[in-house]
Amino acid sequence: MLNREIAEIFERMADILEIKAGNPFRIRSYRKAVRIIGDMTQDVAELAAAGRLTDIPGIGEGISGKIKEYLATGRIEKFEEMKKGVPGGLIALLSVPGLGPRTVAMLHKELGVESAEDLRAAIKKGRLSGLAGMGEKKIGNMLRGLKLIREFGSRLPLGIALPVASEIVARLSRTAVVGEIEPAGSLRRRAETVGDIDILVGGRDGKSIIETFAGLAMVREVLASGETKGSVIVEGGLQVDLRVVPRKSFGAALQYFTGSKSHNIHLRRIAREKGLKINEYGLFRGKKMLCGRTEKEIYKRLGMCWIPPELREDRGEIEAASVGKLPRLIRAADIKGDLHLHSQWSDGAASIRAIAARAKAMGYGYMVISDHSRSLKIARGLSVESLRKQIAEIRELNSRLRGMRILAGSEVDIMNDGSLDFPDELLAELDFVIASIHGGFKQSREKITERIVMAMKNPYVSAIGHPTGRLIGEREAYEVDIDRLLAAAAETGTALELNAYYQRLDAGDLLCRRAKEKGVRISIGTDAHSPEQMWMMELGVGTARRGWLEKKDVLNTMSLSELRKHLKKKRQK
Ligand code: DGT
Ligand code: CA
Ligand code: CA
Ligand code: ZN
Repeated sequence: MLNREIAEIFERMADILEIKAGNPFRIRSYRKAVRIIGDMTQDVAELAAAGRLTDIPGIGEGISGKIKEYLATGRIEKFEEMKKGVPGGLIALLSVPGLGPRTVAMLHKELGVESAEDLRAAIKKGRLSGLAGMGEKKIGNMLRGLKLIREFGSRLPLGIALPVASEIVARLSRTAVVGEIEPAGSLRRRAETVGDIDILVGGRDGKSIIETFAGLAMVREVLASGETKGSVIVEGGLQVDLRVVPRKSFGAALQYFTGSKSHNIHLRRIAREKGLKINEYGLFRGKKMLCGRTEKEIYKRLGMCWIPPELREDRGEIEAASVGKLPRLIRAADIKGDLHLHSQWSDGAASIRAIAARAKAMGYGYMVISDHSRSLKIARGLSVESLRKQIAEIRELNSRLRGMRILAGSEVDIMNDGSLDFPDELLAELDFVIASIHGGFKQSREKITERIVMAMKNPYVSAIGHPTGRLIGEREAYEVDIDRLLAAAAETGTALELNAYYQRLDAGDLLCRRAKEKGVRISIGTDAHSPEQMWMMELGVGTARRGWLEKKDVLNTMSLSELRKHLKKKRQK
């Protein structure tokens, strides 16, 4: 869907107008379009094709014309024009978290700041302190924002890149003469962000395969197009590299281009110790090619079993594979249910019935509806009464559904003092309770840790939601004592959530691995706000695999009766 891309452009247009102190009416109309398109669950392209764009309240002729222009040409002339009127660095500054258009305009006017570099230098020299509204706190936030963009740069979340890669692979396998085709690089390793997408093809006619690739409808710009390598920018600004190799080298190339770099360096050292040489064409003794057709034979010749891509970070996987001690990683097919879902009772888009239909189609046996609790007003948190009504509706639905069990749950807020947003009597009526922090992020490390530990001690709390609170590329984790968290989770029998929503992936891979070592169970939930987002379970499973998790480490690989038994144990402790 292009919704996100189009919404982002309107957001930029509003920002630029605001920097230039443009017409407030137009600024508002762009911002409104951003909100509407951002909340939409239908595809704008489909609506446009059906001529129904202006049926949407808040989308007038002007906005609808620009959307159609974008769909037809891949650009909006007005936006290109507007960009010419402001320095490029200023527009880039707008993507620094914690920096709005007004501040950017003010910094530009007062200090001549035109880029992130300028801003960093100005802060260092203390030039901001004299300005109106520039308290120490605000400056601190800016510095953190600058640090975030430096770390992530133009990297994109895996959840944005993965569907793009799958679509390219699907299209190329249909249209070109490809032998085998596989995404490589950080995407294949399921890293939480990717710098670019690397796709590998085994085949003979490189030139025509690459021409087909460069001609795909989603391609915006062709950077290079040759006999063995093509490189393009697709919709949304993502770079995609495609390489074509002879089929006899496909495994070697796949191994090489999957990386990670540190994994490959370690592997090369092992090859050298055995008097062998490894590169993207194969494994060699002198000039003699020993193998290269598959990854498996390469790893085998180097004295180890095949290593799943998610583990290839040189974090001990080579040592483990050499002694046959790799974990048997969890697989997508092991997942029996989604443990975190929002319905239209709070801020979700769909009915419980529609969500259940999707869950069934995904092959699940159960699912947890976990809408927000009463204090989270912006997410339309449920009152005590409406949660009771929802529980009744779920029981009623269950009596009619075949092959799907809906578990009544809640994503209950952990309040600033560590208490929970619902009383215990109500929590006791639920099957599954996720306790989450949604506010008070700035509290001290001790305080936040204490709040979470208190929530874990509640017998009805099944899991701690998105345990570090980070948002990829947007917000850092809050300060929390991970060791204490894990110890308390182990002691109380509380799971840590691996929130699979693409911007969260929290707990991340490293925390999952530490949890496993401490005997703490992980519960994977998508936090989907519409059935279309439930596919993100795949991102959660990828992250779990990067965290060395096995089936037994994850709560929702259990059957319904095992899960119930497990949850009961904590309640009876
Ligand atoms: P990214 O794109 O920044 O998210 O990360 P990767 O891992 O996809 O890196 P990328 O796209 O620069 O290169 C793809 C793979 O190619 C990388 O994972 C390993 C391999 N590779 C690239 N450069 C080198 C190198 O200098 N040495 C070795 N051994 N492998 C390399
Ligand atoms: Ca890459
Ligand atoms: Ca690359
Ligand atoms: Zn939440």
